[in-house]
Amino acid sequence: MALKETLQRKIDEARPRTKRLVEEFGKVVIDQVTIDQAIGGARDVRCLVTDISYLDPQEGIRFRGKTIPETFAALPKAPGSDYPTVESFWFFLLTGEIPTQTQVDEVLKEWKVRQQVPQHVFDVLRAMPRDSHPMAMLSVAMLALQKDSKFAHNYHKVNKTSAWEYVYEDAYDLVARIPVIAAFIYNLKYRDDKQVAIDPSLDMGANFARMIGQTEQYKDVARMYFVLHSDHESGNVSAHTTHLVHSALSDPYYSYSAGLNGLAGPLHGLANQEVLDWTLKFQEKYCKDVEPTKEMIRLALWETLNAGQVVPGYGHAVLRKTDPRYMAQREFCLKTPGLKDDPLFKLVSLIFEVAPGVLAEHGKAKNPWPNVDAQSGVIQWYYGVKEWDFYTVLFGVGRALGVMANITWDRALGYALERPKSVTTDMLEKWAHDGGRELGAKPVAAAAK
Ligand code: CMX
Repeated sequence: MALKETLQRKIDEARPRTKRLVEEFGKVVIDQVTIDQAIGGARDVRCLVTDISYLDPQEGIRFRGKTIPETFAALPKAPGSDYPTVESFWFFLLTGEIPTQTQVDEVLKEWKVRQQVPQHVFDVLRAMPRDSHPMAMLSVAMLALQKDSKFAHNYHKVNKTSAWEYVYEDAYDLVARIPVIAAFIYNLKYRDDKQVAIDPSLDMGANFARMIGQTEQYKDVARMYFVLHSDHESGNVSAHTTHLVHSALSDPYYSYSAGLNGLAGPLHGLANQEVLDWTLKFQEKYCKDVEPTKEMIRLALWETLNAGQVVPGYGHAVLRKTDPRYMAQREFCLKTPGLKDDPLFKLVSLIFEVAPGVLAEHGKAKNPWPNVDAQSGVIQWYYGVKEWDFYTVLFGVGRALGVMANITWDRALGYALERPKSVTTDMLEKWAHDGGRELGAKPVAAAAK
């Protein structure tokens, strides 16, 4: 069964479950909110729903119920590779089913039709100052695509049952086009605008590698990288922003442009460029002529912390152990001849031995362990993608898969406009004084009258 038909069947199965939860169990309490959660970024408040991935603080991410190794093992592989194609992963994320080779072949075929990027998008990018950050370019490219949004064009024709079909159309177009746009930005900014045409015989990862002038081996790097960065449940800034903006029925292009703007923050996706920046500055300052030592790293980490800065690539809002996405990339390095002996990889491994202890001693970060961003840049650097301000764009290409699958399901299940309630500081102070808000109580201002 082709992707859309499989998805339709899954949606038909899921809709009665959501309807029943709302109609029969809508008032069942699943969480409560404290003052520090209201002020502190809603950490750990359970008020988002997704079946696409789940992040356990100890275990890490599961895509559709599968850990990273299980996901890689289960999906059909790219020809001659140990890694699955991104296309097969897209089928899996959307439907929760492992596609057969025939189903993967269908997606591969459709992807090639959808990946054509209209010329005006390239024109817009060429008109931007060349020193624009590549994330700003990627976000602008999403907005340039918006004029052809099938969801926006059909909005007045759809109802709550059929709306998802146009989100699906846009989402599919967007995930197929975004690697081509990313490659264009790379070539525009760093390779004198020497552009490389799409090779329609290749899968997404392989084609991306070719378009940015990379080696055979980088094809697997791209496949692995895009899958690992795809989804991390719904609460992270890029996923949540995309979901929030789409909840106003803004189309997928508007929604993902907004999501990318969140990904571009140094506490989120931009941390991967920050890691490279930190590590290279460390090399420059401490080990020009000598091998790095743990003591040097300790000193440099404390310098960063004492300057009131965060150590990039470490810590997480949900995870409480080393990020399995970090480990998957580390294992890739360890099994790749050349890479495992690369000085930068060795340095990053040494930082991994020292930083958790320093962060624990510092005593602030709830999680002193590395996240995905601590390892990803090293691999890119090794293969010659040394322009580290591009690294968050790579994250953005991968993240598109997760958030586009999510908003397709948002529409399929008719999720509502997102609109949490705010309170004032006066209210918080009164509830603090009273020992908590009496549920069902009138707002403070009204009660005082
Ligand atoms: N270095 C120094 N201080 C850190 C820290 C780090 N790596 N991680 C957390 N802290 C500090 C926080 O800044 C916070 O300090 P204040 O109380 O002064 O505000 C305190 O420890 C508690 O923070 P937390 O509850 O442990 O972490 P948060 O949920 O608030 O933030 C994150 C999570 C990722 C933003 C934070 O760990 C961080 O800034 N890490 C470095 C940047 C980074 O690697 N981001 C990428 C995350 C993955 C991704 O999204 O791509």
